[in-house]
Amino acid sequence: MASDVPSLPPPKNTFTIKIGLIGDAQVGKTSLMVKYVENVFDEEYTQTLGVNCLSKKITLGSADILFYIMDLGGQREFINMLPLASEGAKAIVFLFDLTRPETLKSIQEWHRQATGFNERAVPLLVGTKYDLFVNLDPDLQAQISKQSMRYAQAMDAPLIFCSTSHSINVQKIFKIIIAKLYNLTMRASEIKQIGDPLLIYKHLGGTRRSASASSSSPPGTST
Ligand SMILES: Nc1nc2c(ncn2[C@@H]2O[C@H](COP(=O)(O)OP(=O)(O)OP(=O)(O)O)[C@@H](O)[C@H]2O)c(=O)[nH]1
Ligand SMILES: [Mg+2]
Repeated sequence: MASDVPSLPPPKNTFTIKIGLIGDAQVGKTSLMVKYVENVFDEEYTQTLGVNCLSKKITLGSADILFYIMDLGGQREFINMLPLASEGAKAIVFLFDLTRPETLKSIQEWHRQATGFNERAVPLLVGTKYDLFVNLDPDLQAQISKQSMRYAQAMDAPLIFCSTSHSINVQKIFKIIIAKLYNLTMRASEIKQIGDPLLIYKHLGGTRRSASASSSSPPGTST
């Protein structure tokens, strides 16, 4: 009798992934977040005072993933808010400016402090402003690339060079996060050639933390 009544689609499972964005002032944290969530890039700099937060929902197979992105202002005065961005995060993205090597050096300290609040989060190391980096002297490019590879190894973190202004590797950052959290295979090829926008993720960032997410894996999905 009720056979003509269309049945409602089954409710989707929603998986919430909190992500912290951390790194020195002006490396491009807010720009990356706004680009990913709203697909907008602003050349003008507006300093983040404290913590910014945006969310974005994507569908993956039969599940919804809700990214909850916390962006911490990089000025040292906001360091007391580091727990807001790192506690409970499933992934922490450490960003540095590819044209300012001192911002890579700072990652050591950001990583040490953030790990103190959350040692289970998957770390990612992201070099920003690749569009400007390509104009640097090739020797300097090589030096910065090799140094960032060493940092990525030491942190056991996938390494991604991106340009928010030119939309290079922005989406990939978030795909890698999902792949690492849910042990999914990613199709994107790695990029390891010095001078190219590096994308090195296959053997990094997957070891000690997968157990925290495996209990809530979206079924039958791939990125
Ligand atoms: N050329 C270029 N400029 C960028 C890129 N990403 C960000 N910028 C610029 O870099 C400046 C700083 O970017 P923000 O995103 O505000 O930096 P932030 O890390 O959030 O800085 P704080 O809020 O102070 O921590 C802005 O003028 C951006 O337009 C990029 O990929 N390429
Ligand atoms: Mg900011």
